[in-house]
This record gives sequence, structure tokens and C-alpha cells, in this order.
Amino acid sequence: MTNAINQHMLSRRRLMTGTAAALATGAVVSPSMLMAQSSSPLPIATTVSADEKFPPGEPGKDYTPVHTPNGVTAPFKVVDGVKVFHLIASEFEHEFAPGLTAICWGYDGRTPGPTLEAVEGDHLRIYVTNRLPAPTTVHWHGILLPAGMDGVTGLSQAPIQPGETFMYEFKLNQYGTYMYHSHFDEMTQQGLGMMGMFIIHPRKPVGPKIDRDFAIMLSEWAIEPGTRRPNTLEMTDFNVLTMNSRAFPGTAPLVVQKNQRVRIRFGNLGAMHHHPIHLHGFTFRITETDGGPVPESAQWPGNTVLVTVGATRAVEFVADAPGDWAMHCHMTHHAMNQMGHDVPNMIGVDAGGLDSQVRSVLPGYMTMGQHGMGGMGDMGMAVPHNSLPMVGMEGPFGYIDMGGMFTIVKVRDAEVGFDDPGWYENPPGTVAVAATAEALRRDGINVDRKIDGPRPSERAGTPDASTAAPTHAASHSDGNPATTPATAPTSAPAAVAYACPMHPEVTDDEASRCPKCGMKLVPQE
Ligand SMILES: [Cu+2]
Repeated sequence: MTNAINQHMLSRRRLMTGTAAALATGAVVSPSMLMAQSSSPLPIATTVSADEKFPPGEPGKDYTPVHTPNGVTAPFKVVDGVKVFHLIASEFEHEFAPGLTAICWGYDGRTPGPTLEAVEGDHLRIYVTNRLPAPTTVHWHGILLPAGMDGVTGLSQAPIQPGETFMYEFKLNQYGTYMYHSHFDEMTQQGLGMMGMFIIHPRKPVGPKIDRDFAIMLSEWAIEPGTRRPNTLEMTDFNVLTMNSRAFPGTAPLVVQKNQRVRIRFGNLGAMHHHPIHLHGFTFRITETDGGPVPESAQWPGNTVLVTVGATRAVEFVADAPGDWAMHCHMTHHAMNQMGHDVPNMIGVDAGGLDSQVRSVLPGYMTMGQHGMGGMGDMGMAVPHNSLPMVGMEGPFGYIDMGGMFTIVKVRDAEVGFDDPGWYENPPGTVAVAATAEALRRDGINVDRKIDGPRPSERAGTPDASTAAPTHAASHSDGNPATTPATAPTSAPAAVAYACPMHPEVTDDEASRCPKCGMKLVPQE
């Protein structure tokens, strides 16, 4: 009892001093003992004492460097045993995905800024030059350092005025996954992209060797189609959800060789939203919080990890299953781009008659989303200047209906680098396909099996429009024979197989694209 209380009352400094004293008296102290001593009961992850001196950690020798998909690692130089970094805060044009750019703020001309990477025990000096039109500061999020280096404007330091360069200096007495971000007018400056990952490797190896170590910063943006800058005043309806400030299909895949041990570190510096990141194909263990490593006995197995605002999490797994595996935020609106927002809900509505009437005053009008948003990105429809298509990209089996905070973990049998190896070739017989009549017969599957429950039309107040279940393609054409001639007098003859849903006069005998609007021609009944 007394002992437990004493332990809890021990300050971090006193604990460290005690460790150093043990070393000084020649007591045999193994790294694992130090680890156990310093990680319990206080949440600080160390493998060595705070007073020990080390040469600056070297990439490749003292640690396996982290890979930041779509990002870079900050360069540094060593001056008299001190690792010296220099970050320049500035404004620049950033591409979120092909078709969408905005004027953002960040470090060294990018968002997220370069990943800072160092080793426990390193002594750092970080210069920050402000080329923004506004003051700024940098907060080293989660790093244990002197209060005056903590970067909170007004509280810990004066703001860095435009044109000024400030110097931060501190020693790293911990390891783990951390972040850095502006702490001046945070809502604006973080909303414009001023954030980055800060990775500290343990001085002495901890746990199984990691073969692939990825760092991903999660953020959310409000960029109205056609505008030039993110709207930092938005509180709820973020329409561009990103991993390392890129939205799918602009996100680089995480490329891994089969059986490699993979760590993925997530940080969340979005304004308002938590992100449950879901990995397909593997069960990972949550091995790190922003307090450092989780003891093995307490590591949660899972396939979704909730990364709350302001927090970091790391997960680890052995990539024992080759394939192309999705990894995305499971807040479904976060795996869509802007076109999934702010449109009226038309699910289940037969808009055939409505469309033809509206087209008489608005040529080319077409109601969207009668069967949801699936395939919308595939229609090749014109989108407002500087905005993303609805969602997705062309995949190996058709269109991938995802966007925003979505990427792909690509596990290959062959040796791979970090570059996209292309799509996975699934072994024969391992891809879901349409059931054959033979298989249906063998397993006694009756596709016409009656299912219980009232049909939608039998419920009070529900129109019968949607029960005919037209095909997806047909739903976007004007299927109403009574109105088609009136609005589309040059409509294609019945023999023509494909027509543009917006320009019925454009027809072809194959599924080409409309030269007027770029949409895919759809089969005609
Ligand atoms: Cu999310």
C-alpha cells in the first residue's frame, strides 16, 4: 500500500534520477528492467535513462525509417552532437487528388509538413521560419519538454511574426508516435494544413522488428467546389477527408511484401471528427497510444482503431495474406468526397417524369441518386471547376465507389519497394463471381425464394414507383415512353443499343462516352 502510493507520487524526474543512480552504483540494470520501471506506473516510454548521453541516432542504423505515403521525411544535419531541423511555414498550392487543388498552409511547402523523425535521447534544435502573412508558433504535440518550448502562443512564447525565425531546443526523453502543429489561431492554421507527424524511435529495440513502418495524418477540410481555399470556419460538413492531406483516389497505396511485419501510425489533427480506421484482411493489435507502447498483455486485437481528435495510435500486424486490401475511415461520409454531401435524398424516387419536365426548361437536367450514389463517379459527368468527381476510381473489376479517407494496402508475394505495384492478380478461383446455374442447382439455391415482410408499396404512404427495380443503367435514362417523345424528338431508334442519359440524341452501338458531356452511354431497353 505504502509502496504503491510512493510509486504514484514519484515524479518522472525522480524516477529518472533513481534509474541513473542505479546505473551509477554499478547495479545491473537491463533495458527491459528500465522499460518496466519507467513505463509503470507512469505513462512514459523509455528504454534508457534521461541522463544518458548518446550520439545522434542514425537512420538505417539506429532505426528503420518511417515511410510517409504522399509525404516526405524532414532532412536534418548534426551540429556538435545536436540534430538540427529547419521548418519553413508558408502558403502554397496543394493537390488533394487529381482535379482538386487549394491554397493551403504548411511546412516546407507541403501539408502535412515533413515527418520529423529522431531517436530517444537525441538533442534537437528546430528552427521555424515564418513566411506566412500571419503570426504562428509550433506546438510539439505529446513531446515532454520544458514549458517554454511547448509552443502555445501567449502562454509559452511570443508569436513568431511574419519574417521571423524562432529556435526550439529540447532533448527527447521518450519514444513513440507524436505530432506537431500550429498553436496560433489553431482553427485557421490547422484548418489550412499546418500539421505534421513527429516520430521518436526507441534508443534500444523494443518488440519484434518492424519491416514496414508507415505514418498517416488524418484530417478534414471544407472546400466548396470552385473555391480556392479551405473554409476554416466550417464546423460540421467537411467534404474532403484526407490521409496525409490526400483524398482517394489521390492516396498512395501502402506497399508491403508478404509476411512483413507492418506498423501503421495514425495521427488525427482534424478539427472536429474522430476517425475509426478500418483495415480489411488482417487482425492487427493496437500497440501504441499517444502515451507510447501498450504492454503486450494489454494490446487490443482489432480491425478498426478509433483515432480521436488530437490523438495518435499505432497498429501492427503480419501481412500474411497477399492481395489489395482496403483501409479507410468507417464513418461512411468520410469515405466519400464532396459530391456525397448536400444533395437532396432521391433514393427510391422515380424521377423519370420529373426529369423530362425539368429538361424542358433546363436542358440536360437529370435527377441523381435514385438508387444511392453507387456508380456516380463512373458516369464521367462534368463536375464544377476544381472539384473531385463524386467518388472513386476505375479498379480491376469496375469502378471503386470510395473516396476521401480511403487507401489500399497492397501485399505482394514478390519483393516490392514503396511504388504502386499495380492491381493484385487474384489466384484463379478466389474471386467472387456470378453464380452458375450448376452451382445453384448443386446447393439447392432458389433465387426466386419468397421472403417475408411487406413490400414497400404495401406500406402506408409509400408510392409504388420504386418497386419495379429497374437496372441501374436504365434508371438514369428517361424510361417513361409517354414523355420521351415530347422532350427528345430526336430520340434514338429502338435498334440502337446505347444512348447518353443527358443527350438522348447521342447514340452508339457500344458503351462509349458522350462527346457533349462525357457521360457513359447507357444501354437502351
Ligand atoms: Cu472519419
